[in-house]
Amino acid sequence: MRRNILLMLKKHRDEFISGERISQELGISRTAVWKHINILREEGYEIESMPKNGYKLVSSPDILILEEIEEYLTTNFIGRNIYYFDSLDSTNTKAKEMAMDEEEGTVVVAEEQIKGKGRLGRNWVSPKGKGIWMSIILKPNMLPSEVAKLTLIGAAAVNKALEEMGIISYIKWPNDIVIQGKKVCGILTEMSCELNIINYVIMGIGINVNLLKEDFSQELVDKATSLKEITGRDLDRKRLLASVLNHFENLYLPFKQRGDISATIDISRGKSLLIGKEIRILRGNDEKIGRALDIDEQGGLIIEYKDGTREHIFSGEVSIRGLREYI
Ligand code: BTX
Repeated sequence: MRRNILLMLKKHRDEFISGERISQELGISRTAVWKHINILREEGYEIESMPKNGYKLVSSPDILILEEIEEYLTTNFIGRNIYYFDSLDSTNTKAKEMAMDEEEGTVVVAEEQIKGKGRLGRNWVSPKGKGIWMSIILKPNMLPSEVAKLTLIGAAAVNKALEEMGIISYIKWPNDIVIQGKKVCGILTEMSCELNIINYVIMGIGINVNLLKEDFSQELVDKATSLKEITGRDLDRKRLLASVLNHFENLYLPFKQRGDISATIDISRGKSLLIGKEIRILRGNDEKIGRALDIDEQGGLIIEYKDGTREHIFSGEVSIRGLREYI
């Protein structure tokens, strides 16, 4: 019921709507309307009330619930079901617990993660209310070997969403978004599969939106930044989250339906941080130095080694040669 009242207030944004009209349209008493309005106020909604005119929504809290995000969503199925948590260990871990029972496109969002995860068991700093920490549940009907490409789709979607906000970013193949040489977003793709069948894929996306320098440890401050640090202003997390989901669905659908990943590859190439640079490639204990030449049609990174041989790699840890070392 509270959701319906909120939707009515949002529909009539900037104007008063009478308590009587709300009570009639929703079939509840005016006292019940008044109680729900008070709860909405406690949740952070600023609602003006005037005895004769009724209620007017003045502002909404900065929380990533579906009711706040759906007005910006243009998707059919990605993000149409959002589970919102104030705090979680990790949205990926939660999404994995829920995945078997949930529809494709379901999203798990948390205001903070206590044990946010990076790749290979690394940590992902996720302070409260300052970032977008979310996981999308996907159930593509494809071979498990194709799943690495989903990470590229996630990165391309974030890149496009940032571009829509006037922020130019670069993709550090395969899973990081970098601005001014520092990481603002990381993607962690995990899956559950049996032989050739995917049960589900969890696409975890972490975006540093309004973090400040002091949110990062001393060690991280040279490697990580936030959109706020870059632009000097607070950014609207709701719009950005919705925009990432919108772009993700647009890029994911052709891939899911016909295996077409060309739009993503165009973005990965056009916004690549690696192409043309000398890089270090780490896979397990194996370390090699080469030059990143291009990204192929399948999303593989083409590397040329000193002896002239070339290799296409589809996953791995890469770092770029910086002034002193590889970063
Ligand atoms: P990664 O292994 O490529 O990067 C992890 C490394 O990045 C860390 O070891 C650290 O050096 C650095 N780092 C940690 N936190 C941050 C941060 N906030 N910003 C920039 N650099 C950082 C990247 O792994 C994948 C990260 C995915 C995060 C999302 S958040 C939602 C979902 N849930 C979850 O637990 N993980 C994903």
